[in-house]
Amino acid sequence: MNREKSRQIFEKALTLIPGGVNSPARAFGGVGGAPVVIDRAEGPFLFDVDGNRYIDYVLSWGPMILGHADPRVVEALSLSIAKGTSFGAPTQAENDLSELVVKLVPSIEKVRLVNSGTEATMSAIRLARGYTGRDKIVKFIGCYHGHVDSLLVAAGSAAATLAVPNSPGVTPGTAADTILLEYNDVEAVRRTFAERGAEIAGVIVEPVAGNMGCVPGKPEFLQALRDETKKAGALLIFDEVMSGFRVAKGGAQEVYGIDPDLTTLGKVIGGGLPVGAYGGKAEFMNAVIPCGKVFQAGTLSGNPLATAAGIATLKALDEDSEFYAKIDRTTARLADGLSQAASAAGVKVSVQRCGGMATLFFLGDEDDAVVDWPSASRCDTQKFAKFFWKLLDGGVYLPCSQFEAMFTSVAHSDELIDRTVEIAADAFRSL
Ligand code: KE4
Repeated sequence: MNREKSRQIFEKALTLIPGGVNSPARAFGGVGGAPVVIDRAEGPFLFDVDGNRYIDYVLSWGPMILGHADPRVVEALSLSIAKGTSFGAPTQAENDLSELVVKLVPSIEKVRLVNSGTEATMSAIRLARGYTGRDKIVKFIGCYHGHVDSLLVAAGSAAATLAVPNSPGVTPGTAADTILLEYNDVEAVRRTFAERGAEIAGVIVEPVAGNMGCVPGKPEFLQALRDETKKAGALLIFDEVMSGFRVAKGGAQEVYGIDPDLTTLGKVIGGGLPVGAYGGKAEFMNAVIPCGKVFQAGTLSGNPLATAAGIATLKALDEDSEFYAKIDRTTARLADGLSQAASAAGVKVSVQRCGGMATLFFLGDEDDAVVDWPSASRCDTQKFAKFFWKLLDGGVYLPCSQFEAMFTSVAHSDELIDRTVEIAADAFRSL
């Protein structure tokens, strides 16, 4: 594929922006080479500046579950922008989006809108600490919750891809209040709460991890978190920035039937515009200023444009009774196709998925599945990188890291899934 214009634009970007990107996940650090510069997108497709078309399984790292430039979202934005872009005052649209979140997410009674998933998780852990008066937060190795200082410890996603799970600039004092455990390790959870439960303000977890690749939480693991936090008077925070509205309409908490105390949201909730949110039972959310004393603020929080895109997106998925059946069928077709193609080529993989998110893991020799960071870290990232470039040159745009999830949309037809599997079959045979 000719990517000359991409190369020139990215070369210039390197002189202006650290690493040429405004988020390290886009830097192709895990696969080598230069990122593709995108010109536009429509439905399931990306088009780069050289005119190449790609079937998109990144979907802006999750938000574009309707597909790109969905007419309902475009219309909502054009109506909203004509009325001005930001007022810094209450609007009806904030009620409308908040009402949709309360309706769709089982455990949420009240919600605060922010501008990113990072702001949502940062605020949720501050609320847990402010509400309980305790300091410690439990997080799991390989999970990523945005670039919050106290959570950039053994972090996944780009932090893992670029080998900086513990970021410079996070002080030992900050990291000291973060307790790290292995994901899916029930015994470690029970032992930690037995020994230190009274110190723990909260637990933050990706109920379906996406940032070491897609690793669904074991039901007994998530239930243990719910039981132990309740016993200890700590808050259970489900970070559903990625899994929210993606693995089911009500997120992972609907799939597992577990009620967290707080939920963080992002990505799909904004339909591609900057929206994050944290919410939960009113008894906890009323501790947030100006009801309570736990401070949090934001100039553009609940912004009219962003809420317009979020409302259009959530209404579309809520009003289509077949929406999640379609997403599930599409993602299962992709996962099964990839598994069969790899097996036919004698390549050892594990394709793991939940709802509309999935990861193809090039397993380490000793593993049959990826269940935690140790097994994720044994995957063959070199083989992943070769596979990634074979697919990109075949017109399929995968996440540029073994430690990320792929995403589908209702715009991905069976024909496109089957085409993807054909291209993958060729790639497996060439590895
Ligand atoms: P943002 O601040 O990037 O909106 O959200 C942070 C975040 C929080 N929690 C979870 C579970 C997340 O997956 C994320 C962000 N996910 C990454 C992709 N793995 C975003 C891509 C990027 O960093 O550019």
